[in-house]
Amino acid sequence: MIIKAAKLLIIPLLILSLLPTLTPARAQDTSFSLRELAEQNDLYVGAAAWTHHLNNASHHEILAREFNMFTPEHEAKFCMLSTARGEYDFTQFDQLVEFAEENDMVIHGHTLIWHSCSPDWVESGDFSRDEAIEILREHITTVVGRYKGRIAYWDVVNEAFDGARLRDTAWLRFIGEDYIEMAFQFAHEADPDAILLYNDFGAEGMNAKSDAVYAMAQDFLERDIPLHGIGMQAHFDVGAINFGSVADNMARLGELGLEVQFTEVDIKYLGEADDELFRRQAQDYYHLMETCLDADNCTAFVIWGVSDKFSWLRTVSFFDNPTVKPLLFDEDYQPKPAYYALADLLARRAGVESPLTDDEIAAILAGPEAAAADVGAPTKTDPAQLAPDPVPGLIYYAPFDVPITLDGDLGDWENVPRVTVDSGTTVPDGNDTSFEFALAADGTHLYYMANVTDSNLVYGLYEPGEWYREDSIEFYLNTTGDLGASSYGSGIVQIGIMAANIAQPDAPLVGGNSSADAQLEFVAVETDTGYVIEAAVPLTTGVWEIVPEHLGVLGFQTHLNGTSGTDRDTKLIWSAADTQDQSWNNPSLFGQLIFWDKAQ
Ligand code: 9MR
Repeated sequence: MIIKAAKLLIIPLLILSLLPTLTPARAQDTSFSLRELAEQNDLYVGAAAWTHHLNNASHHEILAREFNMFTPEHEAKFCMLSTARGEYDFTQFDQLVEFAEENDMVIHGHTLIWHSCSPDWVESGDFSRDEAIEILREHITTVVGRYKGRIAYWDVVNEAFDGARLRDTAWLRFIGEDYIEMAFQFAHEADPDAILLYNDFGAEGMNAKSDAVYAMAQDFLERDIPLHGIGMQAHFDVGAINFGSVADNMARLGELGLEVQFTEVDIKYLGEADDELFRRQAQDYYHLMETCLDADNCTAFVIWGVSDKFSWLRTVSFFDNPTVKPLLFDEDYQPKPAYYALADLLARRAGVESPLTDDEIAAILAGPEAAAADVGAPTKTDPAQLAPDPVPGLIYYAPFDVPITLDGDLGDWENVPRVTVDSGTTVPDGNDTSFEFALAADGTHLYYMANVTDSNLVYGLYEPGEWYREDSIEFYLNTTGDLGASSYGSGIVQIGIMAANIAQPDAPLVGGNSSADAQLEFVAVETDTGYVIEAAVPLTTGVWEIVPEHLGVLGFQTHLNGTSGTDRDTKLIWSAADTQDQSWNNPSLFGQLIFWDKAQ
């Protein structure tokens, strides 16, 4: 562990803790700062805060030391400034601007127009189009004009899209679709030097929403509407970020000549965090920063808070995790692995000494593949077994040549290794549901078997489009050879098979990402203890050619969904890497299926 000489004295004295090498937590090392390292990469690294956070000495000190951009988290919004038309209270906003200026931070104004924070007098008003345009102009002119020359960036309009359509907001109703371009024009008139952004969530990667934002941007630029960049909020989940897709979106916006910024970064997760979760969170922060550094047009990486203790995510009802730790500093203002991962990347890119050793950053960036490589030689505890013992949550050795008949009779699976799965992301108290699975191959097919123990079969509630909300089994294959692939593409499938097939053998109920590519055949039969699924996928299809060779590898995952009522209340997961139920989104969380020649 490297501890560099401290340049500054931090009060209170920080306690050095000896922690596992994977998570290089240590007392704050003040010989470097994110902001210095970011400056060497021509980047703004920012954080959002409220005025009351500044009363906390550690919060105040870390904000000033580590960040060169500042975003008012809430107190610059219309609903916070104005209680009646023409009446404004800038006390808090002024305080934040002064704090940022005192500490030489570039200010990212957030936000002029946001449906979620329009004053009541706007929301409940009954304005003609002209009156509403006048109100829009007055507001933007007042706020942008007040801080002219002091606020470099403005999120002019925030979250105007709901999916690929314009959100139904008071402004849309009063004015029509052109309220957005008017907002940009008014902001530009009030401060011609300010850089004006459109900001949204869920439009970071390539998808229908980002297509709609892109189309709007393209249209604005063609018509000389003063739009200068796109803010990508980046409220993400651990293990669920498709970095390639975000990079593609940044690149196409760059081709339009637009700047992009990550404006509200946090990376959350379900349940309790442990060292492994913080490692994966750090890995995600690292790759997100890498995505920004690799994009010529990405100018800022702003984090939505400083200490986990004050994250907005702890307070929102839609996300049920009041102790979530999505930021760079923990509740005691100690830097987390994510902080060091960002510092390491920025330092190495700038060609200066990193605060982490090569081994420390390698440990943070090691993925499930590296963990799997470390499991030791395959062993057979039972000599009659046709393949070695499975490695829990990491590897399943699938024997071949083992012909299987799809008939619900498990006799032909004798001596094929079985794995029991009884844990996952949602396990009710007193859970009695579990499943055993096994796989094997012959010259034509790969076979999958699930033997489910469930005393209360519930099916027939949902259509196949929502197959995962009732009793069902899923298995996943990545046949591409790229086990690190973090998004679905040709050769990667999720196959969901509903227990409801028990009752209708002639009309298959199957769902999942690209499941049609698997050309699945299967049977589902009820048993005394639950149900059995036996399934087969061809080794050769239009999209893949699987050749079972001794020690050949596929990505593989399997889940169980269960309900005892009207919606899923059980989620069992095999792969150890998938701690957040994200395999549907990110195939790098699968484990491995390794073929084993039974003659060995
Ligand atoms: O983090 C902000 C929180 O403190 C406020 O209470 C909340 C009000 O709705 O707004 C939060 O910030 C939001 C941001 O302005 C826009 N993107 C989503 C953020 C989280 O809701």
